Amino acid sequence: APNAPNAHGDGTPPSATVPPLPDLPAPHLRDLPFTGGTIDALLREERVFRPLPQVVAGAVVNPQDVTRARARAAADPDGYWEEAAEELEWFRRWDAVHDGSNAPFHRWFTGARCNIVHNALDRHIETGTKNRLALIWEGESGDTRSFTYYQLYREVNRLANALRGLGVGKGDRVIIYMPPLPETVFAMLAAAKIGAVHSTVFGGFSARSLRDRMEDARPAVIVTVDGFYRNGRVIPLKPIADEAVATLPPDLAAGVRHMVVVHRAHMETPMTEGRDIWYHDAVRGQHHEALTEIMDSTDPLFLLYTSGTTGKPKGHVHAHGGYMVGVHRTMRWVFDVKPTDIFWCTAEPGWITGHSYVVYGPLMAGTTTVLYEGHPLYPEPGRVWSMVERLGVTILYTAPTLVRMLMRHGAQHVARHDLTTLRLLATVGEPISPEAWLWFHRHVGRGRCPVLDTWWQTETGMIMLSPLPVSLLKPGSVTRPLPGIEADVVDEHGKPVGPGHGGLLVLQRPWPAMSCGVYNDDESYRRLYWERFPGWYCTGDVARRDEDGYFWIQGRADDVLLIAGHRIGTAEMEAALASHPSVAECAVIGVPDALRGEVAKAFVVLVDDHPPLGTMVNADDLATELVEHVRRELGPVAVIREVTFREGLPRNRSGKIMRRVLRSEELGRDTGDLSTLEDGYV
Ligand code: 6R9
Repeated sequence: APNAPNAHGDGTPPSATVPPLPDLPAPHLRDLPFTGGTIDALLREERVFRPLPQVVAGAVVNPQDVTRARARAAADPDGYWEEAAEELEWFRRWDAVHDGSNAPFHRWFTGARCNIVHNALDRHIETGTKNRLALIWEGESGDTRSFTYYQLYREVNRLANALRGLGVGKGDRVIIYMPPLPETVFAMLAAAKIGAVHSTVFGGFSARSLRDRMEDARPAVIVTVDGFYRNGRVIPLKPIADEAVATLPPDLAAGVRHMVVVHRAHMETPMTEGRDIWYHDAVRGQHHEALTEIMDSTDPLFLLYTSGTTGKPKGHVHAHGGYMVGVHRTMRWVFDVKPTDIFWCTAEPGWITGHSYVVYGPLMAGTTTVLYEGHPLYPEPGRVWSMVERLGVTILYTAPTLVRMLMRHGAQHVARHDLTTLRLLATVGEPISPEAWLWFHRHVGRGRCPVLDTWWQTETGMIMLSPLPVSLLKPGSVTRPLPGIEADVVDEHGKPVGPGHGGLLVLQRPWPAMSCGVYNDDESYRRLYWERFPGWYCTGDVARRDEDGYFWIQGRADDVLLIAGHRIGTAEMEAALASHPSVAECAVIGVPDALRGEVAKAFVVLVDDHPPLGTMVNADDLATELVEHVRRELGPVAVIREVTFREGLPRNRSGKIMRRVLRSEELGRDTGDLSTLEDGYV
């Protein structure tokens, strides 16, 4: 069989084109006890990777720093964050680090004056960072544009002046409805610079999704583009923005005073007289210096609507001061940023990951951030590796979805490229199965690069649970909360479930980059996150800890399966399925069962070199084999009733599998708003 597990046990086909790899640290074998906790813990992942000596030796943040920081943060959390804040520049110092008097609406660095753009741009102009590369952008068709800090500063200032000229001021909302372009970054920074509140709406959203967000945010200005390139096609965007505005109630539509349109795809674009203006006309003649608005630390910086896997989108508000401190600290610590780095976070700027780790984090850290316009597999599956090689990327931060997608096409695409510049790999967004982790570590990191699984949310603003490059790693574990973060796994009564059991993941202490609340909806914020366990933030995820205190995310609490009285997280079932060599991607949902209450149904996408679905003669045999495989991996509780093979899975635009859609389809229910689905899903 082409995919028989090889000597490395990671299920990837041995290939003549893959050069020999350095020895990997020996796995440390140990039995995890089988336990039946609140949520069953079924997955037994025993491999451990110790940090390599050269990684530890080169680390800016070394193991002693981490130990000291943990102790310091536990003894004096405010003091810990105060030190983090002192690494940034402020116009006025804070009176208090943290004010919880109006909890759960926590306020950070009250009394302080600042602007995140001062730290991301202005201050660098006074130092050697001025002439360093800030942004490298690559279009899907291969065109590139690069900006030094000084050039970026000038672009942002010209747009800031243009926006001021269009009447945008402090507190006004600016909707940014854009693909990943340099102008997307300029727009975010220019809005923030003048004290406006930006709200990015992903360029793949429908007129309906955009309209809903506009109805809530009530923007004064929209920044958009004529069209953009994706997967070899030109996708018009301005007409969708027009349609969204046209369907707003008249008073809100009139509130949209201007639409600033970037000229990207050379498309014939209808412009509404008096309202619409080309970006290049708006910035023409604008001065390259602009005053940075002095903001209160607690003034809103942006509104970001959650990816909306369920229900009505909620606009989370993040404020200048706390967000800036949390993102700066995590950027520098998790990614151990050095002056020589080229940092590529593959998320779109429009998602929280893009806000924190494409735009604000890298720029505050003074590093070079990479932005790519198009589809990661265009024009061929080696695109990502070719970019890493050509740009000399040192840190690659991506999503498990993308890792699996690339894995599906095979390691030969990776092997064709020289990836020796890479020194750190990281993922976010979904649980990464041990299989995918090991593939990433072996084929992309060549066993040299730590793979950091980082857990966080739009609501948390910054990375919360994650290893550092010097940490001991276990494939599939997010390891531990970062210094200053307190997390636990509890049962429905808030009682810690202890090692080996699964339960609800809670955060027990506020942190600087936390959401300030849901825009226009205090009640939802309180109810959704803080009501269940007063004083604690309830993440909505389920997890377990092992006896080393390492956390393993088991999936969303809403997706937990209840089979014959056992509660099982989707992540473990999916990880077990994904460890079968024929499986590229998969999703598991619960379906009703008369005998057991619920059983699992699995949706499976096969690896590329598998026979096409229609011609497969032994589909039933393979399904049976997969069911058996999961049972062997996880034990008799993990009953899969049915396996369905398909060409793709429903994902939202940030790459998360939408199990809600699969469940609704299965039960013949209305699937709800599908406009947030990634293309190609039928
Ligand atoms: C940053 C981001 C948040 C949800 C979160 C969880 C899932 C994120 C994860 C992870 C397992 C990780 N998630 N990181 N699950 N392991 N390392 O993705 O924000 O779009 O708001 O999603 O994503 O379920 O609750 P957001």
